[in-house]
Amino acid sequence: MGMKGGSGGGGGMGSACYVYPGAPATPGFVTPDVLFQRGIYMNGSMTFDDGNAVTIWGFTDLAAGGGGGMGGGSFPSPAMRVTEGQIVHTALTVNMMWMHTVHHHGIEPSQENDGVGHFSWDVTNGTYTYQWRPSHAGTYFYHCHTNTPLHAEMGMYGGLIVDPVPNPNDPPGTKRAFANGPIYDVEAIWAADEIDPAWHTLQWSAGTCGGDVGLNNLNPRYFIITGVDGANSALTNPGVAVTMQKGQRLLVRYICAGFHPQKIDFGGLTATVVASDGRPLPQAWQTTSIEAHSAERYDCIFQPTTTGTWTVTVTYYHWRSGAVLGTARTRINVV
Ligand SMILES: [Cu+2]
Repeated sequence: MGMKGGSGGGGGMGSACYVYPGAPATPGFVTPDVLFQRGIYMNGSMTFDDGNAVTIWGFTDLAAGGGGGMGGGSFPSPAMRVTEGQIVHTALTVNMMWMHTVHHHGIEPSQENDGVGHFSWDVTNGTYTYQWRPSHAGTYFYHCHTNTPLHAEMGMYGGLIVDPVPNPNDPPGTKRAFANGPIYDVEAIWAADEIDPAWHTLQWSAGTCGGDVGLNNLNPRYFIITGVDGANSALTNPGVAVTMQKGQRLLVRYICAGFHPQKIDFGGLTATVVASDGRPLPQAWQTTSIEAHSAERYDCIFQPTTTGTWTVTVTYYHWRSGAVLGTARTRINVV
């Protein structure tokens, strides 16, 4: 123990302080309705519009053939989608002597299954199966909770969508934001995040032994939406920008995935905000912009009545000074 972080590459080994290694059997294990199998990658990369790149870490989908070690993977990590009331297992396999967890943010399982390393264990050299049961439809995300500031910044997060149980009176295929909630036709998941390249050279245990590696000082240079550079690429990237028909209803699941506060401005289009943080709002709220802080989610319905293109801008503010750090942009195209 005692090896300081800050040396070595993103995939480096090395021990850490204040982590609790383990991969025990799941208490109260039952047969699940849904199983997700997640591995880890620590040698991914993201290239920005200016040609620079950083190392990215994340989760892989082992069931889909994703690697469980040094193979790269998608950023953000593969989304999980479940239905309210299902019993869900997330089997996390960590083959190397790294330590990671899965925390299903906003879900409330037992402490052993909450994936917060300091309160249970950090999975290493084995598999732990997180057992959980979502009781509220809505927008969530999952992330690693080992050395959390760094591992989240490195990209270890993915969307987590809980759908309501289908209403038997609805036509088959009807999509609702929550039980008896608004119907939508088109869906977008916008996870807005910021990247400080200096952090992306650290190793997984950096800072856990008390050394100051700068994890109190995030100076982002890139501003992204759902893993795509918001300088230009996100304006047209089909995984981020929305194209919909006039008359359709769009559900935007906006996730503040960064550490600094943000404001999302819908370019003059009016959002009806119907839910936040996995709960319906007592009263829907109409707005053309939303301010959000780290890990907040807002579910927004749009029903444009004219064709056109709206540019959506996320502005990132320094958490202490309020200074504008940068912006990311995407579009809603109504045809
Ligand atoms: Cu991790």
